[in-house]
Amino acid sequence: MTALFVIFAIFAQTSTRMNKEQFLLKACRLGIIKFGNFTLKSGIPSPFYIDLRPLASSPELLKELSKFLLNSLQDSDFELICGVPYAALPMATAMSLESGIPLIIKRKEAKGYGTKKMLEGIFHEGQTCVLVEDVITSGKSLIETIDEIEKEHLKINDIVVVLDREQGGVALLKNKGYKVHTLFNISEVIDILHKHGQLAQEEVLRIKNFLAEKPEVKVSPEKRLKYEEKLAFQQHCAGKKLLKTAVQKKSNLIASIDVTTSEKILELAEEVGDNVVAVKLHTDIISDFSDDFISKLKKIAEKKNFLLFEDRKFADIGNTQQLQFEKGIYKISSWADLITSHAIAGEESLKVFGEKTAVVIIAEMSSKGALTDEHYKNQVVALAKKSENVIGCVAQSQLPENLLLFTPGVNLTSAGDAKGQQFNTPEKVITELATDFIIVGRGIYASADPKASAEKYQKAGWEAYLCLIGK
Ligand code: S5P
Repeated sequence: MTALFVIFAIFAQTSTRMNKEQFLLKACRLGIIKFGNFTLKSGIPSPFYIDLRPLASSPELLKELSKFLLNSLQDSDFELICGVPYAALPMATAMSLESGIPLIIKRKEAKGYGTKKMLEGIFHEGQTCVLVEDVITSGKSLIETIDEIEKEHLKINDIVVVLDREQGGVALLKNKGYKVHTLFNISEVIDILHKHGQLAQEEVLRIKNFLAEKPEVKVSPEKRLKYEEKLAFQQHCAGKKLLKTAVQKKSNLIASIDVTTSEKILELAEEVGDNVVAVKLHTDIISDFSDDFISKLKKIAEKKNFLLFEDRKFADIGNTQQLQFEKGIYKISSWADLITSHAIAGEESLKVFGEKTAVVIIAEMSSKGALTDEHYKNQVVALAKKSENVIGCVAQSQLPENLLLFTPGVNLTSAGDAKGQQFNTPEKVITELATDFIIVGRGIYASADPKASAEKYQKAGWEAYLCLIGK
C-alpha cells in the first residue's frame, strides 16, 4: 500500500477530528509556547520560547498531531519516516503507527561500540524517507541530519515541520531543493492566540515587530561553515566559482585596486593575482578605460584564476541601473563576474542584473556615521535572501549562513583615514564576524611592496579562517 493511499484512508475516517486551531489551543495549554524575554541558545533575544516536547506526554494530542503531519504530506510519496532527534522522535513514531509506514531512528551520536551506525532500523538503499522536525529556525540542524541520512543512500524529498519560527530555515531548505511542509508558522500562532484572547494586543505588536526585524540566528563564529560546505548551498555559478577559488587558492582575499590608470591596474593584477580570489575595481575612476584594458585584465584573471568584481554600487531605478550595467563605455555586464549594488530601489531593481553576474548588495558601510543602521541592514538581508542573483552582502556584522559576507575596511596597520573610513584587522573581521571575504584596498595597492602585502593579507585571512573552523 502506498503512503498516499494510507494517508487518504486516515483522513476519510476522521471527519470529526479537531481542527488545526483547536489543536493549537489545546497544545498551548501544555505550555509549549511561552512569552516574555528569552535568550536563545544562539545568543539572540526572543520574545517567545517554543518547546514542543510536552506534546509527547499527551497521547491524544500527539496522535492528532501525527494525523495533521501526515495530512500535509498527502501529495508526497515515501517509504520511511525519520524524526530529527530528540523532540521529533515521538512525533515520527506516532506518524508511523498511524500510517503503518516504517520508522527509522537517527542517532544523535554514533554508538562507541559495535556497528557505529547512525541510522537504526530496517531500510535499504534508494528508499525515500520523509524527515520530521518539531521547530525550524535556521535549518542548520536539519541539514546536518539530511547529510547523515543521505550518506546511507536514502532519498529525502520531503520534510515536515510542526512550527516555523520564520527565521530563514524554510528558504534555505527550499533553495537546496527540498519540499518543506509546515503545519504552523509563528505569525499564525500569534494570531490564533490573540483571536482567542490569550495574547494581549501589546504583546502581539511586540512579537510582530520582532518578526518584521527578521532577527537572524547568529552563527557563533566558531560554528561557521567551511567554504566547501557553503559551496553545497550556493546556487549561483559565479558564487560557486568564488568559493571554489577560495578553496583552491587557500585565500579569502579580494584586492580592491583603486588606482586610476589601466596600466597600473594591470601591473598590480599581475603582482597580486596569485594571492586573491577576486580583483575589485571602480572602473569609473580609470582615466583611460578601454575595451582593450578589459580584455587584458580578463586574460590575467584567467591565467591567475581570480574573478572580476566591479564595485559600481548601483542605486537607481531598475531601468537606469540596467542601462548603467549594460551600456556606456564600461559595458559592465560583458565582463564582471560580480557587482555591488545598493538595494535602496527595492527588489525589482535588482532583477535587471540578470542571472550571469552575481550581485553583492550593500547592507552596511564601513565609514563613520554611515546611515546603514540595523533596521536598514535587516531589510537588505531579507531582500538578499529573496533575490536569486544576490549571493551576499557587504556588511560589518554577521549575516545568515546562506549569504556570503564581504567585509571592506580591512587594514593591518591603520585604524582609519581622514575621510571617514574605519579599518579592522583580518583576524578581527574573520573571527568576530565570520566574514567570508576580506576586501583590502590601500593596505595592498598603496603599500611599498604590493605583492608582499597581498601575501601577508592572504596568510592572515586564511589562518584566521582555519583557526575558526578548528584546524
Ligand atoms: O562599506 C564599504 C563598502 C565598500 S565596497 N566600505 C568600503 O570601503 N568599500 C570599498 O572597499 C571602497 O569603495 C574601497 O574600494 C574598498 C576599501 O578600500 P580601502 O583602501 O579603504 O581598504
